Amino acid sequence: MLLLKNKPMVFDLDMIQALYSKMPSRIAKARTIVKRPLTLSEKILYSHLDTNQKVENFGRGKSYVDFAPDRVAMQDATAQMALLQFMSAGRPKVAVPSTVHCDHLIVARTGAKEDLTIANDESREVFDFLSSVSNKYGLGFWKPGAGIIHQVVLENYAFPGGMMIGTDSHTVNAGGLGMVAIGVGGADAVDVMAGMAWELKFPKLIGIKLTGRLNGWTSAKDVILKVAGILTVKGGTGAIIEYFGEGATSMSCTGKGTICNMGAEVGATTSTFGYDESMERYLIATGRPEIAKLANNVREHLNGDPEVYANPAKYFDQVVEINLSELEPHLNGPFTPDLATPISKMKEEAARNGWPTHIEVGLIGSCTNSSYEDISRAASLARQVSDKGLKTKSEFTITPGSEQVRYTIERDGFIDTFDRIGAKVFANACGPCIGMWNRVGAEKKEKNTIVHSFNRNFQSRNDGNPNTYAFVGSPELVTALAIAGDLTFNPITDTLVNEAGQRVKLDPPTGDELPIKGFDVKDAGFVAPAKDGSKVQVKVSPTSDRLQLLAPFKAWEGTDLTGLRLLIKAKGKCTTDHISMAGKWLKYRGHLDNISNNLLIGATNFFNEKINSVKNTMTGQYDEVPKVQRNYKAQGIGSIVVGDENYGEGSSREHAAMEPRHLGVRVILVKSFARIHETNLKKQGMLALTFANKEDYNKVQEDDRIDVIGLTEFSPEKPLTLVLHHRNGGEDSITVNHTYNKNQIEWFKAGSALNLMGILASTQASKNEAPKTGLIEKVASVAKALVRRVLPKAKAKKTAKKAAKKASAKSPKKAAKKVVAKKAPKKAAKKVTAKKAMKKPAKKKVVKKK
Ligand code: MIC
Ligand code: SF4
Repeated sequence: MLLLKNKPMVFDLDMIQALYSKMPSRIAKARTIVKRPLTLSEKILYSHLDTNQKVENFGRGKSYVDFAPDRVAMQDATAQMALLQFMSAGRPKVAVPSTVHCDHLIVARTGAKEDLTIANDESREVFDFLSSVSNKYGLGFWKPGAGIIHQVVLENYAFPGGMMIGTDSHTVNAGGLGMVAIGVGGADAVDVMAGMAWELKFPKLIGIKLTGRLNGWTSAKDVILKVAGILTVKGGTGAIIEYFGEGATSMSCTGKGTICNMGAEVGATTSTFGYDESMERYLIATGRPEIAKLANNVREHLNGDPEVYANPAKYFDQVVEINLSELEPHLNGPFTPDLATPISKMKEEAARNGWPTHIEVGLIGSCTNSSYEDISRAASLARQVSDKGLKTKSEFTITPGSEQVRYTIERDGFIDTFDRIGAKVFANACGPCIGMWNRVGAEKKEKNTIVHSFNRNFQSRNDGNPNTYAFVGSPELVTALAIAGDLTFNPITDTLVNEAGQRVKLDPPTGDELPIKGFDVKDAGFVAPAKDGSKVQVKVSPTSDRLQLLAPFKAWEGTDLTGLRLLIKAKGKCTTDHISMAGKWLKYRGHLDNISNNLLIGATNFFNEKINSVKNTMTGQYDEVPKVQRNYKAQGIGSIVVGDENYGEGSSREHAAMEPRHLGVRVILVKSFARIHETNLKKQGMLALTFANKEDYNKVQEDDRIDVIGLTEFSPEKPLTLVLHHRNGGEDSITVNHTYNKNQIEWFKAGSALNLMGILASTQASKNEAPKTGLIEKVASVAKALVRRVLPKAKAKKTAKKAAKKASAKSPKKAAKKVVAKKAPKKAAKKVTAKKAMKKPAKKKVVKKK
């Protein structure tokens, strides 16, 4: 096999070697403690425990465990907030290898070249910010046009047995190369980049056994489309899905990536596969034979124990079996990725549901499906258009996942093939997948159908039109459907009429797993950070409408919450796209106040069934959600958001948690949460609560005044009480649950996890400081900052003054300490908890090559 030319470098070799050398003993130790054979997921998790984490037989779905991930990846839309938070953490450099990828901010308009030029111009300020922060703090930077984060990670950073986190829900894509890769909010990334342990509830394990072999029209995408149909959008919540069996080893590494990628759509914490020859081939083809060699030496540790796969029901919490030989191509949608329809049933389903059957546009590519294999198989169909005298009936677009793939497919003639069917090739970026698509006519909001090979199809996601019916399928099926222009076309059985009036049948797709001539690329788009970034300046203009430095959120006032207003009772699906829309709003991802103007504008109000129309209970008038909330905020009135099942499904964007927090919402009370969103809420100091009895959702009325009782004794596993004071004088008292552990309760008390980190860092700093000149002032200012973070304003001033006074009389060190210990509400910075919350930096946190 030919090696990749012009690769930036092989990253992380030393780190991988170090991990592999420790894996056997760590796994052996874990095996003796849990006293049974181990799954692959457990091997990876137990190999990545934080140094201060005691090895135990952790309760799946129960124990909170501290991990030390190997690396962090962030994309431009989430990295802005993550890095703004990191900057306030006061660390000189990231503690683990980390990267930033510019992929979400490029609007697909006419084609790659022009679109990229426009994006570089429109988002220059943000790209400059991200590149200078990367340069300063030691992060690798991937320029706009380099590719979509997950494809770039798979090509460069993913490795079997590794553990990473990324500020994007589809970070899970790296499971295709045998990683445990997990999507998180920016605040979690800050923890890891700051050298702290990363906490996760030890996941449950779902085993999926793949038998048989993919063939004909069926592809890896159909496996996950089928799985989504089985598990539904919340069936994977809190679980790792581990795939195994002959069907797994017989498919390509990038196919595995597709399956893992869309595991986010069933809410899974992540998905993974055991190391096999397909991964070895991929590592070699992407220029990393050294890593393949290292992995070969520890192969047995990069797979589950044989006993596990021989008797999966004994070791997994749930087992699903899928026979690939019998699997049919699927189309999932519209409006939800788990509505799975086998292609043979589409005719009747479309008719039954009134789905528009003419396909306006077929779109292939994205982080989910833009491997060389995907593109070559889709191209084999595009080639048949001229071979069989056909004419493509729908528009057709391609968004390659990386410059490496794009360059190689261009060299191998696929782009020319697509050109001949009138395709548009957009930039190597997210584009239409996340609403960065300037689709002509979308503003007319006409009912229409599109098919794409992306992963999500929530309402309005792709083009902002709520009446666009988006269906998800494999790139090859999308291509065939775009040629036919018909959603009900089944290429396995149906024929098409060509330009000469003859009936022709499409041959099943064929393609190459990897390029026969090897991958190539001229400029992969990587920029390494400065060796010493201390002098690099990061500028954020105070007048910018794209970037805004963060001010700490207020600490908890130390009392129960009373008299809260209901902002909205959201009805039905409320994903992060409904809470904080993407598309045109992506441009404000670095400016909390501006992006807060999209708060919940996509959610349906239970009481009037309208979108972005809620009652301002102060005035009795209906208005847009952000406006009503700003009005409550201006009057110092807190509010509450009520939601349905799987609230916050989808993206990792912590904006969906920070916006309500910024605008003064105090509580999010729902039937159930999606994992990342629940953690994001906790991290930002919000109360994330669930109905103990889901029926109580019906008790919440539009004009209620709501109290939250029990906060002064807020503790793990102890439910809280909500009192609903109805307008008619009636009252309902309901029990609400939460999943906060001790540490997370301290985040709530301090106002946010970041506030707590700041408090602890300042405490540490003031402890280490030797008294020098000017220290009295210094301590006074530290004290002021601390109390501002943990106490309400008025109290803060008084306390800071007192501290300053005392500081002049006593030792400054003591004064600062006292303020924290004594005045923080309800022992917010209590030493014991503080120590736990801070955790010790993970031991091997040395920045390796980026
Ligand atoms: C998505 O696919 O929804 C996104 C856009 O990539 C998000 C991240 C974001 O909102 O910036 C995700 O999946 O986490
Ligand atoms: Fe980008 Fe879409 Fe992938 Fe999200 S799912 S990273 S928006 S391509």
